[in-house]
Amino acid sequence: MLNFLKEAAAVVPSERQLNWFETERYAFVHFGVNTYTDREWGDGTESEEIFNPEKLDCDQWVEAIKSAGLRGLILTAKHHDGFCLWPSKYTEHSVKNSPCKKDVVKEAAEACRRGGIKFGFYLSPWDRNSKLYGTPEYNDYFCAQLEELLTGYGDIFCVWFDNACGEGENGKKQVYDFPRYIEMIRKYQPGAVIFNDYGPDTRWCGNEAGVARHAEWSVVPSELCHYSEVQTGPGPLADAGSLEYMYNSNKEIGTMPQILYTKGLTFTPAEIDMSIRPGWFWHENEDPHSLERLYKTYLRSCGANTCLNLNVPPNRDGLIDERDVKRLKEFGDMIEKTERRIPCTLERIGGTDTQPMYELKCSEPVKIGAVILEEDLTKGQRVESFRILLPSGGRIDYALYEGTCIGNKQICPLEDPFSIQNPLTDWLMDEKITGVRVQITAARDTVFMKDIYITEGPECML
Ligand code: FUL
Repeated sequence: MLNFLKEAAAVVPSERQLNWFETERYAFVHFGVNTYTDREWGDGTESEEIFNPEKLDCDQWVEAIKSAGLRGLILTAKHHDGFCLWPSKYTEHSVKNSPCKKDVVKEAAEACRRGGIKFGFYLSPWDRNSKLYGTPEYNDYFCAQLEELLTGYGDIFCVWFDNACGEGENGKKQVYDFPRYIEMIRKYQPGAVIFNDYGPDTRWCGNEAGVARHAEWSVVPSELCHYSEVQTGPGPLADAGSLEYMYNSNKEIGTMPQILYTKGLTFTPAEIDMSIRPGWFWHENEDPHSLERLYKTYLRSCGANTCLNLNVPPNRDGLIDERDVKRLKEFGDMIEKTERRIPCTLERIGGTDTQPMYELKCSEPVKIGAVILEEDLTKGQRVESFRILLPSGGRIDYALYEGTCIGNKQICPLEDPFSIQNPLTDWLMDEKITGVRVQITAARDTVFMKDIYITEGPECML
């Protein structure tokens, strides 16, 4: 059992996954014929004539995205309707036959470069326009388009594959050749992370509401991510059957009871994708979500061992709606405040290799908004549970916060009344304090923390 835990602790990310964690938050941009038909899923029969963003300005997108502290942009180069935002050689159903004529993928990629953020694309395997869909030749068509996107637009940080309609439609069931797609991406863009429900690099968190599980591990059973690299040999009960039952609906992923019965383990972290509005595409009568909703999403994604992919859809003019521009800026300001560090010292004050205790001390009393914990993932994800304590001066410290796994980053907002499990802390936290302790209560192997720090956090708004 102990050996198995040590094996799990040694499962490590690739360089590209580490870079992706570093990017941490980026924008999804859903744009296409649906923007003009007021629909979420086009059926592939839309006329190219309707795509007409007369004021298209991708620099305006990038500016709005950057004001929210987002560090990349993933554009829907082709959604389920099959309409291509670039002039693909392999179809007539694209911008080249629209009044717009511009290569929107190029416009967006270049605006990202100018603005200093990363660029990636979404390419829907499900294509309701292509006559080839449902035949083996469709994979050739898909790869030809993939190659255009991988070779014509500079560095790509993420290729996002959508699994909608996996079961097929109107009797047309396409067998997607994912191993071939993956091989091509690795050849042309080895630094790009590939998002797909089943790996290889990142996986879906199972909802579009913006919430990671309370234990969202990056080390997960290989049964769930069969395109990812399996890093351990067979687990202790290798023939225990499929673990697919836990896919997406489980409240925890990667916790001990789950990995115990796996055949192997992979490092496949989750991404949280959510739209700033109810729909993925722009609709005139929709408003952006409240700042509070977005902020909670940030805490429960970037602050819960996942990355945030926040969708911001351009309108029919080809611009980010002013309502969203305003909300993005407010959101960015709150993130900035949450990350503003309060100077303090950090010291390991005792415990064991798997249960270390740390102390953070300030030179004068301060109001602490959040404690942020980061594991050194180059050594693997190891921490199973932790507590944040308020030193009492006596034998027992007060627990201000109790958490499960840590991973890339856990943001623990001390002012969130819902996270404070000890009613005593209500009055304790009214006071300014001179520090906190962090106790790791269980880990799979020796703990390696990358950083532990305290920040101002936002004003209590949750
Ligand atoms: C889903 C799609 O069906 C939605 O339209 C959207 O693109 C979302 C990000 O993924 O599977």
